[in-house]
Amino acid sequence: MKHIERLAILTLLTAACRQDPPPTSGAHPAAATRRVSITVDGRGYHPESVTLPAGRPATLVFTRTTDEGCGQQLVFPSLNIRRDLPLGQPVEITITPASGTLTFTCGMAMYRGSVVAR
Ligand SMILES: [Cu+2]
Repeated sequence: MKHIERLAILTLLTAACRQDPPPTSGAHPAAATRRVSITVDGRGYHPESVTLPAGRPATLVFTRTTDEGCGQQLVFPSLNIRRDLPLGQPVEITITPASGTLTFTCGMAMYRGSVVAR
């Protein structure tokens, strides 16, 4: 188990340096940090709400798919995170959510999404 976890972390670290999303082999999903893909289009976030286990690290992968609307920036107000979302480029945000609801929005707080951790 330990060995598998180390491998998974190494894979993640290596993947972080590349622009392409890492291959999802799915060989040992339980040992890897959970990854959730979220698409940002002209209407908001899809999915709009993500449920995660509290206290466990998870990587949210945001990909903006259109220049319409105002999803160019992503904000997690309570975490002081503000990131640009370049068109078509996955942006990874790794969080360890505490139990409860964590809100994320676009730069002007018109689009809203949430992470529900329990
Ligand atoms: Cu906005």
